[in-house]
Amino acid sequence: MTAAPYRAGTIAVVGRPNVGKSTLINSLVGAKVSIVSPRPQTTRHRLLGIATFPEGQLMLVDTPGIHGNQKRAMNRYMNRAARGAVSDVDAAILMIEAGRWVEDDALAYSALKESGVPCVLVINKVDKIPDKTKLFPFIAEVTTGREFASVHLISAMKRKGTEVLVKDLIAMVPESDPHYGDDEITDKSQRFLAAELVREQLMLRLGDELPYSATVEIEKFEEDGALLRIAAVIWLERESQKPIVIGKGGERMKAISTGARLGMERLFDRKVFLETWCRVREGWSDDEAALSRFGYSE
Ligand SMILES: Nc1nc2c(ncn2[C@@H]2O[C@H](COP(=O)(O)OP(=O)(O)OP(=O)(O)O)[C@@H](O)[C@H]2O)c(=O)[nH]1
Ligand SMILES: [Mg+2]
Repeated sequence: MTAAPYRAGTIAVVGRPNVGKSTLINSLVGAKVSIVSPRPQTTRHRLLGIATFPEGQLMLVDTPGIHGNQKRAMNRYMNRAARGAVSDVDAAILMIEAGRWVEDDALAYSALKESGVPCVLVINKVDKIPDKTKLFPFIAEVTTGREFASVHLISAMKRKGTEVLVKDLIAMVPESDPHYGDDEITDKSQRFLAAELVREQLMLRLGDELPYSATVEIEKFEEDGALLRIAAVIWLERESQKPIVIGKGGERMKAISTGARLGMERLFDRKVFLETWCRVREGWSDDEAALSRFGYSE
């Protein structure tokens, strides 16, 4: 028996905010390359998660959730990054949430259709639907009049249905040697990942609109023997936001810093010494020059 040829290629993961795109990518890669939170618009940048299997290698493009709100320059950047991700890929996943199809889903679908790449429909969070028979009319509703190469029901969080999905995706990419070594998991630098892990804590620990007013810049990233010395600045839009991030007696800032440090130690597999502090740059999220300085540019 001859073994099937190795396959390798790129798959964009597209969908409205909060459907579980980054969760799926992390689960397939086997490490947290992309931050996850219960809030929409967590992912802001395009990012490659590299998942290597015995039969093939999938380069999964994580994208910001496509959404109709184009108010701030930051939102326009995110939508551009998502839409731009579908050019030059072998296939795309449209991810939606089981039992819910809303306007932003239709927006994501039309972005994919414009690109003309084959599209797999992935219905995530099926663990939230106790009565699975309810999914059949939902699938019928979503697929009527729309074209998908295949349909998958999964729970990215519980890793259900992902094995069959991987098989299907590998069949959609060309025969090729792997593009990356099997120890490589992303195209982003450790510096970028460190900033994201601080931002993840902001998404998890700050309420309301505050996380959307924050971005993180790594000012120092140095190796010191076995230790990594990292300094992160949390940039806010207004002076009045500072005390909220810092918290009573600096408690919230301490929790943010500890959470981020633990994430870094897990991902980088070494001890980290992390310093964090807050600064203000008025209105940065709607200011093109500031966005570009903070890495929000193509
Ligand atoms: N119950 C359930 N929750 C899930 C599943 N997958 C993801 N989630 C949760 O859904 C929320 C959003 O997950 P993300 O992976 O950040 O979603 P995303 O599509 O990347 O969101 P954006 O980056 O904002 O576009 C998090 O709280 C996840 O834990 C799932 O299979 N089941
Ligand atoms: Mg995401």
